[in-house]
Amino acid sequence: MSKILTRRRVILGAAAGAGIIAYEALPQGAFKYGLIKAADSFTLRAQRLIIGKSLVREFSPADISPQFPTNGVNMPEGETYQQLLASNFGDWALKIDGKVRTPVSASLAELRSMPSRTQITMHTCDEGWNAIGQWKGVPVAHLLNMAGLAPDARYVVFHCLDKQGDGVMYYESLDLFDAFHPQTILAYEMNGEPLPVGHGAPLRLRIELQIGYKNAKYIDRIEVVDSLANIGKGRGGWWEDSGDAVWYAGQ
Ligand SMILES: Nc1nc2c(c(=O)[nH]1)N[C@H]1C(S)=C(S)[C@@H](COP(=O)(O)O)O[C@H]1N2
Ligand SMILES: [Mo]
Repeated sequence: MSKILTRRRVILGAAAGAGIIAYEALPQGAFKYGLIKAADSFTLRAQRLIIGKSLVREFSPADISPQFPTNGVNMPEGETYQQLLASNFGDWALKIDGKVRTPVSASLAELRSMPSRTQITMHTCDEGWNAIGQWKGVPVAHLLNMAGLAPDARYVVFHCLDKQGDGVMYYESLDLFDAFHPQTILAYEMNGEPLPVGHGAPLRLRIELQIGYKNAKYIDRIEVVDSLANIGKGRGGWWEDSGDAVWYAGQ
């Protein structure tokens, strides 16, 4: 083996040291679209080159926080949500559409019968608190593979059932790299119980690679798009549109 360490080898070495795992479900082209084209900052590129594919830390049941605050909306306004709640979400279905081969509609019972992942992780809100919780849900990768991505799919938008103070519905988005990460799940259970209303029932995103506001609650629809320009004000999320929140909030 050559003694000359190329830059590439140094990076790969560091990556191996950081415990890189393979994304089993990552489709062809995801790296091209998700990693290179969507990379909009040095931090994003550097982080992904070095630790991008590793898992975030998971904790043990003893570490679960006795109190996990709710933040932002903790009871969506309006009759639509009240009706869903009254039927215990029996009438609700997650929709997946946009740049997919086959649009999907899945009830809560159907989501519960799909492959699941359970993880105990730390949630960090940029308003200055964190808490450890256990989440069980369907990997977003599984759902995207069910629908099948169109060749021009680049971002995954999560549309929510709650209005914010400005009357705009909450939404968030991820690129394919983060959407296909094994710890990116749509959770229907928290700490072994059905997901409480305050924490986003019936379904909420856990994107463990990123901080609080990316973890959208009250998800109703997943829209796969080729560009975020025409969603909301075009910055990829309600917080991003409303203030100075960054789209890539990796931690
Ligand atoms: N739909 C929706 N998702 C949301 C919010 C919200 O107001 N509405 N708040 C965000 C913020 S800032 C944080 S820190 C987390 C809080 O999740 P929790 O209420 O389960 O603690 O949800 C995020 N996802
Ligand atoms: Mo937050």
